[in-house]
Amino acid sequence: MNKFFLSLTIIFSINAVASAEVFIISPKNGAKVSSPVEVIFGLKGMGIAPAGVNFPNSGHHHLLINLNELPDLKSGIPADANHLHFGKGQTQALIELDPGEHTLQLLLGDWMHVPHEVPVVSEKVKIFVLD
Ligand SMILES: [Cu+2]
Repeated sequence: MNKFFLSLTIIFSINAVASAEVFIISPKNGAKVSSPVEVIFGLKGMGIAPAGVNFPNSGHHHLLINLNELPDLKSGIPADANHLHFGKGQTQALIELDPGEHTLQLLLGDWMHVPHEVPVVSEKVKIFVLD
């Protein structure tokens, strides 16, 4: 009986990770917005935990701004103007952006800011910031 429940738990955990999905709820792709831009983060199949807290199947959001390529997915995500960390577990942010075209993308990182073994990364959203 115990073995049966253990198997169920393991299968459930693996499924939760395999189906994890991160996405930008707002702004929508192609949106014309004004700065500061309110960005709302979405996450399915995993939990949010602050940086430094090692909790299974969880992580915190990183907003990638105007990147042509993803950072190295095997090491810590850089922290600079193009890689913003939300280590308190925030699920939205107000971002100052210059007028013009910008891209936004989310990448989940674990408690040590490293992407997960199966990286949880969103589609890229292209927005136009008005004068
Ligand atoms: Cu981080």
